[in-house]
Amino acid sequence: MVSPTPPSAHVQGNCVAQPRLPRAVRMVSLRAGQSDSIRQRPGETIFLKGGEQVKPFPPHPDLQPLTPTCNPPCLAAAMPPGVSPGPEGPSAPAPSGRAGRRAPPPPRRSPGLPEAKRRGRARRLHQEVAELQDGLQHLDLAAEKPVPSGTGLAYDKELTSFHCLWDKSFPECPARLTSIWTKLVEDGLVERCVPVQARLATEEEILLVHSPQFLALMASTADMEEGKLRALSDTYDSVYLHPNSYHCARLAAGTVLAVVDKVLSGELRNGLALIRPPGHHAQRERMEGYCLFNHVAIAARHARERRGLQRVLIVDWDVHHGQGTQFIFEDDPRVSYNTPSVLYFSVHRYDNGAFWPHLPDSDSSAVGRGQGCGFTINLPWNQPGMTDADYISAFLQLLLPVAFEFQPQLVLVAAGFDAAIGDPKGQMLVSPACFAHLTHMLLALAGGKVVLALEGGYNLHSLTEGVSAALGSLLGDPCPPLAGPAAPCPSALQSISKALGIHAQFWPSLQHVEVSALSTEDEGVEEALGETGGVPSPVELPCPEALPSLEAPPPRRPPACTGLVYDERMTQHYNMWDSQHPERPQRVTRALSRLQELGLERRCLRLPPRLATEPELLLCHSPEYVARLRATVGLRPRELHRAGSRYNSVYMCGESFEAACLAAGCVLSAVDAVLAGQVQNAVAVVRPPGHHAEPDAACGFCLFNSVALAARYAQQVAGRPLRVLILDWDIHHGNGIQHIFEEDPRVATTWQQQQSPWPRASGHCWETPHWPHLQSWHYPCLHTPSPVLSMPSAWPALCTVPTGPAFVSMDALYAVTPLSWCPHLSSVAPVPPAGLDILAPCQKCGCQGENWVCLTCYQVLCSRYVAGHMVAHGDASGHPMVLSFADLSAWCYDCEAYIHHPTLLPAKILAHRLKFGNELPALL
Ligand code: X5A
Ligand code: ZN
Repeated sequence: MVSPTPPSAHVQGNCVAQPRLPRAVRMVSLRAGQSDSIRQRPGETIFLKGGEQVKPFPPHPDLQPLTPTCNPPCLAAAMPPGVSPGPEGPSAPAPSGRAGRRAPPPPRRSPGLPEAKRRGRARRLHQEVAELQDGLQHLDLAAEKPVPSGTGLAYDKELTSFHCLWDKSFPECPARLTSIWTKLVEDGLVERCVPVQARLATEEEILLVHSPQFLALMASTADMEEGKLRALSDTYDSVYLHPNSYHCARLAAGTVLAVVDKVLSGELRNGLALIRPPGHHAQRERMEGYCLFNHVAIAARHARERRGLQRVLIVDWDVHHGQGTQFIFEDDPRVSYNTPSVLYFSVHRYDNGAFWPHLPDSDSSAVGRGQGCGFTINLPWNQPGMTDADYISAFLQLLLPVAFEFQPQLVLVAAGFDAAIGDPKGQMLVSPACFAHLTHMLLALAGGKVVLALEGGYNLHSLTEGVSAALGSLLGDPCPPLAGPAAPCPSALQSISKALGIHAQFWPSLQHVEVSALSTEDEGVEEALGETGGVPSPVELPCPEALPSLEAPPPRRPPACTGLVYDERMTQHYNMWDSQHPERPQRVTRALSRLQELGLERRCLRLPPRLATEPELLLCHSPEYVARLRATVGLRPRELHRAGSRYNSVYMCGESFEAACLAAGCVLSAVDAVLAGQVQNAVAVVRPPGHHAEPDAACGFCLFNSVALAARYAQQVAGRPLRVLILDWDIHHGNGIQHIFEEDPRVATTWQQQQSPWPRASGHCWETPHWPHLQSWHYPCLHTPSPVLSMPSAWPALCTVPTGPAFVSMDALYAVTPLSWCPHLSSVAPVPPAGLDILAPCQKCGCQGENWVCLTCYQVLCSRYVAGHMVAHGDASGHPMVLSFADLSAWCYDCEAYIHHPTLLPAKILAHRLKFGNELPALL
């Protein structure tokens, strides 16, 4: 019965293709250290968002490179802290090429190379400058102002001064507002907000959306008798009029504008307008569904036309479809840019048209018209009983990917609470806590500029609880835990799939989802729908006996909400043989001084650093291993060198053991403070890193596995079963963490999406049989066969959408460097020689390890951190491109960049086959 999401008539009509955002949009999101796609070069100034010039970090006596002899200055010195300048992750400790060497002219270069190199550099620079200048013209300068603080709360008792004169039990009643206010006072939220004075909307403001005739008609109701009011009301659908209705509707609209203006000016971070009558059913010339004026639509137009915003997102989670808002914007004639600038998203009860307002326009096939195509997104529910899981799924799968792509500058929420459990109209099962989560998810958008305007909500209990939860999120409180099923019900899945199928054509961020997943299992869906009547059965979590009810800790107030732990002594761990080793002491000193410069450090509560104790280390490591590391204290350099080289990519000095104990101890200190409720969350600025460390072996610059220790320690301290999630967003696979926990169902779930070729043999693609939430979706293809990965569309997916068994290849993640400009691809041998042995020892010194192969002559040589033979080879031969056997990345010496291009595929395919025994996943 479920059709494979046919495009609606609308869609087939005169719709343009995907919405195209101005280039500047992408520029705006770039920040120093976050993007590899803009690489700062020595002496070069890079402009980022807001026109701020990002200079190399200011000289700081203890922050100079250990060997300040590079000429030109080390790329490393110009990079933000923590950003390694080249292929120098643990995966690629090899031929970091020119950076960091004194760059003597190579003795025998092929004659064309210097010239090609010069031209390549010039072309690159030219291109980047052009792009940057282009971007600068549209930069949103407001975004660079200091982050605004304060949550606005607007309310006026005056708004309770109207009611239905002829129906005492009419659901839209004054008690809605008074009970919300009482609840917010009780919960201590009012005193934490900044009061915003309610005001009347001017006539001019009302006319941004409504016609003069309609405004005049509404104004005339202020002097009408009850009989006339009733007669007039009856000519509309579901409205009543009171002599104060007009006044209050204007007050409600003006109050939303007051909050919006304070948020847009930066006076407040976000806000909530407690208003009635509601607004989202009101149309240009019509009142409807308890609504007179469409406050949110007026505010969106106001933001665009009088405050100069280009993109406003309206999220309507009222259980009714905001058809008024849709009609106002679906074919917005006031489009002044290439694209419509108001995106309307509504999730609502539809019941295949049986639910009010009974319009086919409320279905997901309505996508907007003309210029507005794709900018109306409807998600209709066809059954009552939708739960938190359904709403959260709707946000994660549909709204957020589009919203991240749209990049709104303001989010307006038509915040009805009639989908809350117990509401007589909605018949849904959304918990009050869920509104905190929905609000929280939106705070990631528009720099946090989120304004909620009250719409429906007719069960006074769930209404007040819901408003309180949402306001808590605006104030920065942690979201209360959710109970109930984790997976969306079949009917919700069906609705979401259909909407995804329709909107994937407009929004590239939706295109990775295989929406036919459900339609191929129509019978299953029908069965499930029949069996459960749409109310989903509870889902089994992986370890049922270990599910304590987690009471939310009392919310912390700033400034003591975030802990920070750091100890200078961690810098005493260093590589005495290579001062340019990427895992160097400045990583933490610079991180800390940057936190100070930004004023973030003083907003944190400093937590006491400490050493991890022996019993603590034994939570994850073997006694033999701990003893072996302890024994390195006081060793002579030669012995230290030997001690380090028994592991993969590890160095040690006399202070390494202590530094590693400190790194782990600092993380434990952070855990202590969080579990004790002293802080809400915490940051540990520590080194050496930990996630590669195995129970009985150091690995990849890591000695003790600080995060794994912290997880076990948290369990121990809590004294009860505690569910711990470890998120590892390091570019490399956290082999150590995985090995420590993979057979321990009680402890932790490592949640790692990528199959990483480094360290060798540690990656496997995880199936996820335990997570019902993921079973509903197929993600056939996160990696693109095209050499250029479009990060802007991939990011939201990676950030917010659980991606299940799919994995992202390292190729895709590295392919963020501009690719077209490498002038040396022609030097790559088109076909690797048969019989190439990628695991071969270095042809110069015979050492084994993560060696590299020259892509021109296919010599296998060792890395910079072993004997540097590949570097020497590059200098001597002029062969510019090498392939890492560790992670199959290709590095160009002259571009100082990872290069990916179809030309390199034959070599990568062969290397992958030899290394993993299967095909390069991006090609499958
Ligand atoms: C704002 C709102 C509901 C109208 C229901 C009409 N309106 N039957 O919730
Ligand atoms: Zn409603």
